[in-house]
Amino acid sequence: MDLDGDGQFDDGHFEFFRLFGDTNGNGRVEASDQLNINEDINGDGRIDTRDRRDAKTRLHQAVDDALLALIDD
Ligand SMILES: [Ca+2]
Ligand SMILES: [Ca+2]
Ligand SMILES: [Ca+2]
Repeated sequence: MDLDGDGQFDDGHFEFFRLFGDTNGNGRVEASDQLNINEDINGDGRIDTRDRRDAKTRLHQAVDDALLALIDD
């Protein structure tokens, strides 16, 4: 991927932080995460029901356990 826009491919890496809606960062989007939504997780500048709704659409998504072990936070 050309990360600096000079037309040449560059080596790079991206850090994965957590799944959208995984408010407690345990690698799974669960019903209990819905209780913790007090931040603007969809990035629209407001903390409202849309954040909960958007997180709810990700319910039951999970990071593979082997991958989760590699994530530092
Ligand atoms: Ca480049
Ligand atoms: Ca979670
Ligand atoms: Ca929001």
